[in-house]
Amino acid sequence: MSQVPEVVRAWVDACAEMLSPERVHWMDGSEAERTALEATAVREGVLIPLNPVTHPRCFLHRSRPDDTARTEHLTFVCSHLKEDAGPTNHWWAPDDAKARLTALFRDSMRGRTLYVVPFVLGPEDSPFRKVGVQLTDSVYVALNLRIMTRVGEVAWRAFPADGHFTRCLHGLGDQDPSRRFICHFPEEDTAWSIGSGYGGNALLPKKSVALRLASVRARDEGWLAEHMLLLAVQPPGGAVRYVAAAFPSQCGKTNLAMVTPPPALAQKGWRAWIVGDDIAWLRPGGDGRLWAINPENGFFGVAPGTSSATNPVAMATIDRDTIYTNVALAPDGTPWWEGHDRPAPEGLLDWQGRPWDGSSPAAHPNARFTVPLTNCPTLAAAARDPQGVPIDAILFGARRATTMPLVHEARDWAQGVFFGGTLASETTAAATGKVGVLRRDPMAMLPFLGYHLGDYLQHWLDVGAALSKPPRIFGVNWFRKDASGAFTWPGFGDNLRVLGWVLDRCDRRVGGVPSRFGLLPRREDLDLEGLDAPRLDAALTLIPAEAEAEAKDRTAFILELAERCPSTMRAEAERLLTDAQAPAPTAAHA
Ligand code: GTP
Ligand code: SPV
Ligand code: MN
Repeated sequence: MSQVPEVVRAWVDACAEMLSPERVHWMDGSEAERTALEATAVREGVLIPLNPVTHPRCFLHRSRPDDTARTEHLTFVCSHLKEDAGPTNHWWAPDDAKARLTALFRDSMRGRTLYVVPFVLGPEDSPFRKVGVQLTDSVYVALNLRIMTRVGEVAWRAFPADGHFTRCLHGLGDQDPSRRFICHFPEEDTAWSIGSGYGGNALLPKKSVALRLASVRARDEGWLAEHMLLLAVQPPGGAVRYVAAAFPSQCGKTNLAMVTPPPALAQKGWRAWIVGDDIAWLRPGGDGRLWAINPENGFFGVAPGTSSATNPVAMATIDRDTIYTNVALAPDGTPWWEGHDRPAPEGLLDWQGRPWDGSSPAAHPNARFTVPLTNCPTLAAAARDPQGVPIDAILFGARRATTMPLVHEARDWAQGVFFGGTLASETTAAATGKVGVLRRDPMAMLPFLGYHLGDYLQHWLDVGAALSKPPRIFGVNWFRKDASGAFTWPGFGDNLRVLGWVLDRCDRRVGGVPSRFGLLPRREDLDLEGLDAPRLDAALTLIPAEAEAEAKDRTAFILELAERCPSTMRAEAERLLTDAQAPAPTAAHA
């Protein structure tokens, strides 16, 4: 690899000196290399080949039972000043973190292969692309990175003239959770992770680079790095519009990005395509609009709940070229999970490879598939556009059993930033810890922000001020339940009906019902054709006592930022608390 920049070679040499691997493999990103690494992984028992007829080029990986999700309590922002990490991050002094991790990394790759994985985030010809290199001793991680990013020679072609690249050092270590650390050094554009081989802990270009480190660069350079899907929607006879949506982990991004119009809407001509399912980089364009690219090249999606009924696009994407992690295995060599099309087959092995007895989930609740973007039948052509796509609407969504209505529209950018900045959601299996606990998750970025939350909200306000045609901002909630515990909204494909109202509002084609949380749709302004939604009124409505408690809680959360709370956010908080505007009466929806 003659094209390797000297600055990269020198860094790799220095790291190899510390890690003492038996051999160093520079990834070139070729098909031949993929096949060879897959063979290595199968030989080492890291990957199990799946049925080559039904699932060509698919594999199963079983991670260690104590390494199945992101570990937020072991994730650190190591800025020089503690204050710069802010109140929502764990902070570790950079010198102390480096000393501790150096001791763990030293000679940790003896007898092992060090994979050097050069990657590009964003289309390789995009002016907004970023180049990085991840070192890892996990062949599973190397193969996943090959799917999730643009890997190999392409990185040298896309290498910036100034020689800057993001440095990512990853090692499995002994995989003991007490020696597991995921550290970010924003001032050096560097991430070090040891002790985990799973997901966002180990695939560093994803959360560590494209979100935590990128958010800091974005602040400095006037753009946004967000935990958002990107979606193209075309109403019948209308132009293609682009929507960005921030939902916390396991709250529906992949599913909305792959949305399939319900039959009645498809018949009318509604269409939708995916641009991205997890991360968006957004920047103000010369035309005063907000433009977005997807920095990723693959999906690392949640398997449980995925079926032909809920997400037919995903099912048509993951039947080839897919690495499954922690799903169950049927005797015919096909993958299975809770919510799958098929009933659980006889002789199923659970995610740990044990005969399944039905007493606990067969697939881990955070089981995932890794698959190239290009496998997706609804991938938008614009996903390859180096300039990205112009955004008309931003949605902030969450998993809320109560309180938050199906959809509400912010009055303006400032109120939208307040709604997003005080978002709350029930926790999910995407991170270790208790599931179903309500917590504030600003912009769905709580685990992924690389700096101080107060500065971040101010940065959002500043970006808004740079836009003459800012996107409209909405809140959504697909997960509200009624007293019996049933979902009040069918979700999935029917979410496109909500997008219909969102786009109508962007064009000011419909009105709505004013409420304390902005504008709510009138029932008659939603296209409900072919829909059986007996609980829709309960989904659309704000209940005054709940709205009051929510307003108080959001206000308290934002004011905790004290002197780092932007004055605009403080004003929004006060307005929400004192707003005489009563929540919309239920009758308005009748
Ligand atoms: P991350 O990859 O962790 O960031 O998750 P995500 O935000 O992409 O969530 P995803 O689309 O994978 O959905 C997570 C879970 O929620 C899956 O089990 C889905 O089946 C389920 N889900 C997604 N959308 C809906 C919806 O509209 N209604 C309901 N009830 N469930 C949904
Ligand atoms: C998330 O948790 O938001 C994910 C999965 O997208 S992971 O890559 O593990 O962070
Ligand atoms: Mn995610």
